Amino acid sequence: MNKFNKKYSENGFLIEKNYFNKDDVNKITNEIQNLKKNVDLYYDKKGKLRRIERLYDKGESLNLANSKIMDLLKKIFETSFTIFKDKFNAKPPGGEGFFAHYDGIFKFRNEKNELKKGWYEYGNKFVNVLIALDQFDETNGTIEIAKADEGNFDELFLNTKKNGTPDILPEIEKKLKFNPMNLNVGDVVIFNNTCPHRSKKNNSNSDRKSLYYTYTPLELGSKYDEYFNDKLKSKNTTSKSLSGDL
Ligand SMILES: O=C(O)CCC(=O)C(=O)O
Repeated sequence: MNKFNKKYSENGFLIEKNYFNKDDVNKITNEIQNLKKNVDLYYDKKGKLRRIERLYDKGESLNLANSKIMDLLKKIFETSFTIFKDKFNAKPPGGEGFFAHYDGIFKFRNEKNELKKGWYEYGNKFVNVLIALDQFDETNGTIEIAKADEGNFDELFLNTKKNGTPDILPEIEKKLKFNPMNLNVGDVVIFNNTCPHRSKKNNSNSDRKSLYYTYTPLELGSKYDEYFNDKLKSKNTTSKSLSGDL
């Protein structure tokens, strides 16, 4: 087991400092600012851009970032990964945080009205990668991550609010130790989807931008198109954000 893998196995998360340099990040940010076509844009109630999805391959620097992340995952896990879902989170000043949640542990109804097990319809190992495009600290609602929970979908589902979101019950959240991540521009956090995580509102005067990608083992094939097609048809209208803004 390599040193990264050992650390990841202990906690379910690790930080890779300075994986992207400032120049890389500037190019990525510029590409994101010019994205208009073939991506999904989400605005908050005040009309501010909150999130962009389906963007990882919509620019040269974005494509390069995804390749560099896949290289990093291969180094850590000694197996190849492919992208499962992708988003850019803007978190502008005043932007809402997220309740404590897992990723992918929720149920949704598909177009045939069948109840489905969140991301576990597409696999059973999910690695999140957050790329800090701005500094992350306690003033701008940095991400806080707790050690990965053990258990399969059904076991972890019991810890959630069971309301179509992966939000964790307050009595479970109270017992967890969350680690606020202090990140510099270009730092990358790699964490298991079963790590409870949350963030507070952005109380600073500037954006707190990030790329938030999720990867699955390549051996299962790409589930990216299937996931986004199902998401479009899903009858689940609840969102994970504190405000419920979509
Ligand atoms: O950006 C954040 O503060 C957390 C994002 C998050 O947890 C999510 O999108 O699942």
